[in-house]
Amino acid sequence: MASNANERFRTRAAAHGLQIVMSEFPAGTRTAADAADAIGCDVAQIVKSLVFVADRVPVLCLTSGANRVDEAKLAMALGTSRVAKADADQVRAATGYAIGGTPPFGHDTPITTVCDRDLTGFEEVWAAAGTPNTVFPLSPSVLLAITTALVADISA
Ligand code: 5CA
Repeated sequence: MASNANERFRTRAAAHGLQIVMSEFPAGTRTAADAADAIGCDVAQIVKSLVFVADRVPVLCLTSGANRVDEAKLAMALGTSRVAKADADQVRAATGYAIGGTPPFGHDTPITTVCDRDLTGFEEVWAAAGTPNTVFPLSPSVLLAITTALVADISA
């Protein structure tokens, strides 16, 4: 059964003109590897929605499931001196969603977003839909249109 977080995300995506087709996996899609196993796709097609804090301001980093974020490259892309990974409370406060379920858009407040260039090479990618056991597919072009993300090479 869909949770409040799923319905909140679905409503916000619809406001961007996107009808979400959600897949629920009871075994969980908390990590990129879990999600790729459940979906049966390449882990590189999973969108990790990672929150960092840059000069006290939260930023969202959409990262390919195959990659690790290079914090120095992310700081350079943002034009800040340094970035640090947000903790669970900071993720919840910045987005309104829990770690493992954070979607790439549809947050409580707008958040500056950077997108890993490697995600843009796929026809389809999959991201969390608000909870750690739901995901949805979309094209990278729609992902970029909705998030207005800055595309950069941010992987280690
Ligand atoms: N649902 C999956 C695939 S769509 C997902 O949300 N993956 S994720 O990568 O975006 O979110 C999990 C990430 O949260 C982990 O890769 C890890 O970087 C981060 N994380 C997990 N636990 C913590 C924690 N206690 N504090 C901060 N970050 C954490």
